[in-house]
Amino acid sequence: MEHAAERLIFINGELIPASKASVSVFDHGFLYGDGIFEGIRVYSGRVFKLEEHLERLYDSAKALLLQIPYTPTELREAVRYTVRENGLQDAYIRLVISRGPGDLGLDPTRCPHPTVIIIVDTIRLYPESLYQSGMELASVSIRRPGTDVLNPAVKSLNYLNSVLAKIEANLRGLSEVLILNQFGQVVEGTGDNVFLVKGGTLYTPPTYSGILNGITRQVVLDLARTEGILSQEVPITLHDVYTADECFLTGTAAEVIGVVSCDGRQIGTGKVGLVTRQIRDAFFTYARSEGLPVYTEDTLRI
Ligand code: PXG
Repeated sequence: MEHAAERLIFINGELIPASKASVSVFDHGFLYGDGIFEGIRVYSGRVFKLEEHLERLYDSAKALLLQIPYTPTELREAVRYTVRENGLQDAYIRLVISRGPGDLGLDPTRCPHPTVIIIVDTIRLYPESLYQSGMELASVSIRRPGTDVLNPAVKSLNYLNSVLAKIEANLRGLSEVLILNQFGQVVEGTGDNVFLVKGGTLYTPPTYSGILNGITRQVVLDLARTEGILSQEVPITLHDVYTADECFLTGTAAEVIGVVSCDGRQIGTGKVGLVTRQIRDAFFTYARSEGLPVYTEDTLRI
């Protein structure tokens, strides 16, 4: 039997075989969830929306006063280099910047060297059958923190809020759930943004309601415009979800996935809707034709 080649992980400028790749137990990313990350896709040998992901990463870093030890250009080349050295055409990239090793106090100023990690692997969040049949969702009891508590716009390493929501999903035998903010508005899933379709118009919660400003969400809003579909960024309630014609989730890992029920209420026909299919098709056509090539241009080595 042929062995699958071992993945190579970029750690602080070096490529390390996955089985030997490790970080310090004193890294504050581990001790306190102090750090940030991005999940990025490679479609057909091209990194999808890399500039947008890097921009969000540097914004998250700014919010945490975390100094990324590379320029955006260097990091972009490091990402391309790591993908290329792993030889994958379709892949998932996990870019992680943690506060780095420090002492046992939480003071980040004791961590002079942030840790930079780039993992390239494959990902399948949900089984293919779920994309055909559509997902069943429920709303959960845990709330997303407000923008004044821990702004969900920061893609930090502290995902306990989503982990707790996922535990609620697991306890109910569901793959994903809808999370509300402290005002009872529906904001997002554990790792995806939410869209409704009603009367042919798309609705999605605005960034000010406290969400991660999803790259896929923005791609869908842009594609909707080119497809001639109206869209509105407005707060949505569970009532809006129950009475929508269609519902779908978007995310780098989930891509575009239809939702057919929530809290036992059938949404629309109870099947993945036509607008959802149209957006999903447009998304894949776009994703396969777009992005920064990994293999065709020479990359700068760090
Ligand atoms: N909201 C949250 C809380 C997220 O974590 C999204 C929305 C969608 O954003 P993008 O930019 O990806 O369209 C995310 C992204 C996973 C996983 O394993 C989840 C994400 C990213 C990578 C992996 O569930 N979430």
